[in-house]
Amino acid sequence: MPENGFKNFLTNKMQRRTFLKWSGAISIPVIAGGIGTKMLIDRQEDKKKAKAESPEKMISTCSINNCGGRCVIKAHVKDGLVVRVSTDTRESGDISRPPLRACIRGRNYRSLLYHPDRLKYPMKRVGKRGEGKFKRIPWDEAIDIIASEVKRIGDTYGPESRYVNYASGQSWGIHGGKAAVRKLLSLTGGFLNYHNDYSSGAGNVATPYTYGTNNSGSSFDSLLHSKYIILWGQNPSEMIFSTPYREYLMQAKKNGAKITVIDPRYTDTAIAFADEWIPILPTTDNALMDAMGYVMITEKLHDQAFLDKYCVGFDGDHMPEGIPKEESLKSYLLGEKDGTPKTPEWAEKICRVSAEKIREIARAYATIKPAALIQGWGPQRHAYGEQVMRGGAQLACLTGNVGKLGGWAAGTGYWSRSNIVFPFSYDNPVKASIPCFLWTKAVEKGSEMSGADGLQGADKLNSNIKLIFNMAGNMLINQHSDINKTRQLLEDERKVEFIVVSDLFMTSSAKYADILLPGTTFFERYDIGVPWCFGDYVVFGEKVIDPLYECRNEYDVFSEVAAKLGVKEKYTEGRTILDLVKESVNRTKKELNPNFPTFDEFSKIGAYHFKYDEPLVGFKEQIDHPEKHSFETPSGKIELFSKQLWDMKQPNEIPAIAKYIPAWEGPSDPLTEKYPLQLIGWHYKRRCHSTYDNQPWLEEAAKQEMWINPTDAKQRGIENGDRVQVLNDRGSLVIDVKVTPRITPGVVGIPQGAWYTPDKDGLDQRGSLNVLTSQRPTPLAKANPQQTNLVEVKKM
Ligand SMILES: Nc1nc2c(c(=O)[nH]1)N[C@H]1C(S)=C(S)[C@@H](COP(=O)(O)OP(=O)(O)OC[C@H]3O[C@@H](n4cnc5c(=O)[nH]c(N)nc54)[C@H](O)[C@@H]3O)O[C@H]1N2
Ligand SMILES: Nc1nc2c(c(=O)[nH]1)N[C@H]1C(S)=C(S)[C@@H](COP(=O)(O)OP(=O)(O)OC[C@H]3O[C@@H](n4cnc5c(=O)[nH]c(N)nc54)[C@H](O)[C@@H]3O)O[C@H]1N2
Ligand code: SF4
Ligand SMILES: [Mo]
Repeated sequence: MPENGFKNFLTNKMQRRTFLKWSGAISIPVIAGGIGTKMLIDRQEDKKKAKAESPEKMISTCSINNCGGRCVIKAHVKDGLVVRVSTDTRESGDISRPPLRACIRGRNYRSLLYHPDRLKYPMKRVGKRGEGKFKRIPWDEAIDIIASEVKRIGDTYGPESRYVNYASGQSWGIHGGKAAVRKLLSLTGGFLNYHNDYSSGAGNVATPYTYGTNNSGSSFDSLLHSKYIILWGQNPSEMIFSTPYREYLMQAKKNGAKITVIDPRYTDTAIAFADEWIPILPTTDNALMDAMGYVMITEKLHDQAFLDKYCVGFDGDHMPEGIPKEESLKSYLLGEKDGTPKTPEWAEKICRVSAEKIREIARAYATIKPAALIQGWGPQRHAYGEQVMRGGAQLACLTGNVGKLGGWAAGTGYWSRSNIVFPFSYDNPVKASIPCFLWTKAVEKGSEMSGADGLQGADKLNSNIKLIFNMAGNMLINQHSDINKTRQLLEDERKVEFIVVSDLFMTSSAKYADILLPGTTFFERYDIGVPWCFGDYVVFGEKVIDPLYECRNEYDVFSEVAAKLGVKEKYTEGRTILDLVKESVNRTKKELNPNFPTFDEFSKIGAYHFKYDEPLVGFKEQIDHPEKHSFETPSGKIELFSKQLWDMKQPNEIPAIAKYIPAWEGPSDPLTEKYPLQLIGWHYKRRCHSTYDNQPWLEEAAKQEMWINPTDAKQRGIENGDRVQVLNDRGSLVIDVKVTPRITPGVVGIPQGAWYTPDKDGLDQRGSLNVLTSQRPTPLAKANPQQTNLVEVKKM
């Protein structure tokens, strides 16, 4: 949070007043073309006249941040100012065109737009890196510096030294900061790529070993056919995956589907939807999964015909050539090789779900058909996250719920059947690519990285990372693991020599910029909003007002950098952002979907729903017509046993079948003697990651606080509302506590995304949990284990 963000905002109450004050404080010529500002000043001069002349107008637009939804945002504009924001008011009912209604963050968008702490002009660092001291500079100077550093660092260290960091603040539109920089770098020699993501990083790599793809989900309208739904570590009441998902869940419930939630926390979803909440210790899901499999097999509830026909590796008769029979899944579950049958009693000691309950849900899932086991990604953002995603898929196969309407194949769960054309493309001449989570390693010792670190596209790198663009992301500091370690790395100016950040606010990452660019909000530019999985609709992003202050769109800024470097024509191809949006619409209509609206129609209707006769069911073709459609795995079947994983010869951390592996910093790690509590995070309703953390209305709606069970609180003399210190060997933070039975004993939960706010001793004051998380990657995917942490909690 900016030092005075909340205070400022609360004491000044009226944003317009604050905004006016600020506008008056600067000299007018620097307000580059800001209609909003200009109108405001007019208004100051002659309020009455302006009022009479300009009635309120409603403009429909769309926000483009990285929650999985996209919503209709109606900006009510008067005198060039957004005076109110409303949203899609259509009633539920037409389930093929569900309302695209904004969540609480969306109701706050006007406060985001006019927040007094908006970055207002380009700035250059003047203090030490990270200190947060900046001086205002003109745009020309910022563009000159960026162009010359891009060139200098490219010439000195080669293109692989230039990196565009993972940043999701502007994802899911058709342009944006990352794409703007990537194209510029592609046209001037290239840049080091990254692959994978922070969201479902372990699952993205693991699920394809089972199914050949991550598209293991079905469209949400398929849930209307489910009789039983297990939400395994998924919390759609709070975590937006797709705006209409909850409409479908609600309808499924009305249709009589039984819903079970498996989560260490009694989540908002459990409250709103669940017939049953099954609390579990973090990192132990695979023990529960193994025992459910054991129950199904020993009680003969499993779908043997499905397993025989579609899968490799269930039993000794269906193993890949040359693999001993006792390596099968069935043999593992029955304990034939290791002498440990994976009984419910065995699992109970590990995961704390009672043996009786394990039998109950195993029986329910195996017998109530069709049943959808949908996996959230919280359980895979863990030390051995790969196992969880393959483990869920394994259960879906044991019960024969794959490829069936109302079933679900589990695993990562992507799907997509709608699409639009993205006309802003680039071709990076550099092919080398690192796992996104290992960027700090690539800063420290990139040139020593190899395939064992997940490096792809090259055997080695020619340079460490020397230049970072961080466009609309808080990953430099806040969202990456182990903030204290990252801080040290970035503070050393000999390592990364130049950092550019574009953001709306002075975030913790923005403080590490050498050049800091003031970005625009979605109100200030054209775009098209695409929901995750292309979720059956797209929303038109109308430009509502001109950019405020000196804020600029990244596309426009990097067109100018391109001009300095002599590649402007190739960069823009003569197109403005509006041209890009029009091209996307026109080409989508022409090349992909003749029913797609024209640009004029699209801007009028605001949102377009793709139309389908029936729900999309993951793997339906492979199940209905296996002779024509095989799975994209080496064997063409579902690989419960993966020969590829077997050949890696690391059975303890990368087994060929999914199984429970006790996690480092899990409940059985000896480190629990020093740090006895498991700390997890979750994606909070009042933020999109760190975005909106500085919004006081949202803080009122859902404050930053840590959940702790009454048993653990009592042992430490902690009461509801107390301020506590949370610590481990990597760092510490202070936060208020909520003492609640809504979290499993032995576990504490801090909503992820709070802005890192250290005091002078480096103690975080805001509850930014990445001071406590680890940079050790998961073994196979090299993904972020940000939910696996042991800590102790002390009353302050
Ligand atoms: N401990 C822990 N850490 C996590 C996670 C976790 O579960 N636990 N989750 C991980 C996941 S899944 C993800 S996706 C990442 C997300 O991490 P990030 O990708 O860094 O996402 P945000 O924190 O939302 O940062 C987005 C930034 O963009 C800015 N911004 C928003 N809109 C605009 C715009 O239009 N223009 C410009 N220029 N800037 C804009 C916002 O102010 C904000 O600072 O975090 C990861 N980190
Ligand atoms: N409101 C809101 N919505 C968002 C986002 C946001 O920041 N805010 N971010 C978006 C993004 S980029 C992403 S990637 C998704 C994230 O989607 P998810 O990763 O699915 O969301 P999380 O809240 O991190 O985790 C889901 C649940 O997993 C539980 N959990 C944690 N560890 C374990 C475990 O070991 N076992 C089990 N069974 N459960 C566990 C948590 O308590 C939580 O309720 O959300 C998207 N939607
Ligand atoms: S944050 Fe996501 S769900 Fe909320 S209004 Fe914006 S796009 Fe919609
Ligand atoms: Mo994410």
